[in-house]
Order: sequence, then C-alpha cells, then structure tokens
Amino acid sequence: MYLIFVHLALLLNILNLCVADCGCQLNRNAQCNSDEPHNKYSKIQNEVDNNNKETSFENMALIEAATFEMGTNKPVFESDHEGPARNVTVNSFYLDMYEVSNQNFREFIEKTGYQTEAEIFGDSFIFEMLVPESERDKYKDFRAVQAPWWIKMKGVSWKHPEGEGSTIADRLNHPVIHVSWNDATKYCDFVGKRLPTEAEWEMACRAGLRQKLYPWGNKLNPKDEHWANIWQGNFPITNTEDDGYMSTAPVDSFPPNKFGLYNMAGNVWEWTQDNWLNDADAKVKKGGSYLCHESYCWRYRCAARSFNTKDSSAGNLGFRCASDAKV
Ligand SMILES: *[C@@H]1O[C@H](CO)[C@@H](O)[C@H](O)[C@H]1NC(C)=O
Ligand SMILES: [Ca+2]
Ligand SMILES: [Ca+2]
Repeated sequence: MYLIFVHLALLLNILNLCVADCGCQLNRNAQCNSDEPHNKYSKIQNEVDNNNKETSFENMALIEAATFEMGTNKPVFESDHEGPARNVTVNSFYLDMYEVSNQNFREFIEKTGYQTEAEIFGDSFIFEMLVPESERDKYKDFRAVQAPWWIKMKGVSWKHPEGEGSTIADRLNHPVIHVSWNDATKYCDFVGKRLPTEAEWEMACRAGLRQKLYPWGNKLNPKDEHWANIWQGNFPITNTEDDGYMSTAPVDSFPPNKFGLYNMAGNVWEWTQDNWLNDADAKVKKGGSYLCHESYCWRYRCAARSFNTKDSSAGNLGFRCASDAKV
C-alpha cells in the first residue's frame, strides 16, 4: 500500500510537471513528452577562473545559527511538497541583502568574459506582456505549451532582457534575470560565495517569525502598503501595477525583513543549491516573482517552493549568494 502511494505521488509529481499552470515551473525544454533531453546542448565550456577568493561581506546580513520551523502544515500547493512543518537547524551564515543586480553581474562578466547559457543557447523565456504587442504574433510557435504567456525569444539574455533592441542601462540596480542555475553558481563562486541552501533561504525569509506566510507577517499589505513586487490584477491579462512595477523593481525596493533582507518575497525567484526531490538536474527556487498572484501562483510565501532545470532561464528568475560564517 505504501509503495503504491509513493508511486502515485511520483506519478502525480510528473503529471504536475506537464500541467504546471502558472509557468512557475517553466523549464528550458518546456515541451512535455518531448524526447529531447533538456541537456541536449553541450555543457558550459567557459570555466571561470576564480582568483578573487577573498569574500566581501559588504551588503550581506549575518544570520545566526538557529532551529526554525521549515515548511508548513497548511500547504497551498501539495505537489510542491511545502509540508510538513519540521524543525531544521541551520548554522550561522551570511546572505546577500539584495538580489544580485545587473550592475553586479556586469562586473563579473567584464572581469571573466563569461557567457551565460541563455547567450549560448541564443534564447530565453520572456513574459508576453513585455514583448511589444505588434510583435507578439511572430512568436506564436514559440510559446510554452502549458504556459502560453511565456515566449521563448531569440536574442534574450541578461543584457538584453526583452531581446536585441533592449538594454539594462536604465535598470542597473534591478535584479539580473535570464541567468540559469549554472550561471548563478559561477557568479557566486567568482565572488567567493555560494548559493544558499533551501533551508538557509527559508530561515532567512522568515527572519525569526514562526509559521508566518510572508517575511513580515501574515497580512499581505500591512498599513495598506505594498511590501513586495508581485502581480495586481487579473493574471495574465491585466496588471494594474499597484505596487509600482509591471516587471522587476530595484533590488532595494520595499521594506527589508527583520534580518535586513530585501525582496525575499517577490521581484524575482531565487535559485538555491538544493535538488528538487531526487532530480539532480532540477533545482529548488524560492520566493516567487513579479508575475505571482494569489489566484494562480501564490508562491511569494516563505514556505512556497518551485523548481527549474539547471540550464533554464527566464525573465523572472534571479538569485542572491550566501557564505559560511567563520565560527
Ligand atoms: C519545533 O520545536 C519547538 C521547540 O521545541 C516545538 O515547540 C515545536 O512544536 C517543534 N515543531 C515541530 C513542527 O516539530
Ligand atoms: Ca508588480
Ligand atoms: Ca526575490
């Protein structure tokens, strides 16, 4: 009976991959039942030489070792394995206060000549509303099957977030996007850091609060203010931009949580070190993004989680780095 249950759970999980409704689980090879392995492209060739091992703790928060309740007993998305709540102990570590910005990432590229996977593949996923209306029809065959509001667009990369004509010059303080897990790992390594584990990330998100939904508590809009960059309106048709942003916001927008961390909820999803279930090619991401709305992707909660394959990139997925604290 138990085995049947496990098999059913696995099957449901696989099904979930194929019926993912929200684009939260968008992967480079977003076609289901395709026999193309998502690693059909060769592995990244451009190894980064890290001669910059001295970690700077500037703009990092020291998070003291603690035991915290990870996950929830009231999962919103059962198939995401948000539960059960369990006590997890995490050692002291440092975490970037901000998502890695375009400016940060550009410095890395300038010093290393690194090429991201989106640049090597020649495309990345972009939300349709960010493509000029006059051009959207051109891409009708390039939409993700299960999440047609995602367009796999040529020429999209971290420095051209909406394709060749676009630039990051006007948003250097916004989070870098269109970076894969492999790219994020290379960046963190170069600055003498690493990606956070999921437990570290979630403990940092909760900032000492027990079983609260958001980094600041349970109310989405305390004091009738916006505390995160998410979606307001009717997804995916209208975004009222009530919080001020249709797409990414500067990495220091909105109030920080009690640990001094900005945009743990919303703005861009953030890669973590952990594998998704037993799949070493898929990595856990946390925090939700500017595309999340309670009606279809209520994943800007600390307990929420989703994943992408390591080589995937999209316009709502970034990262921040962590570092061990010397004891
Ligand atoms: C975690 O530990 C605390 C303190 O011992 C306890 O009160 C709480 O019930 C534990 N939570 C879980 C989910 O086991
Ligand atoms: Ca918004
Ligand atoms: Ca975030």
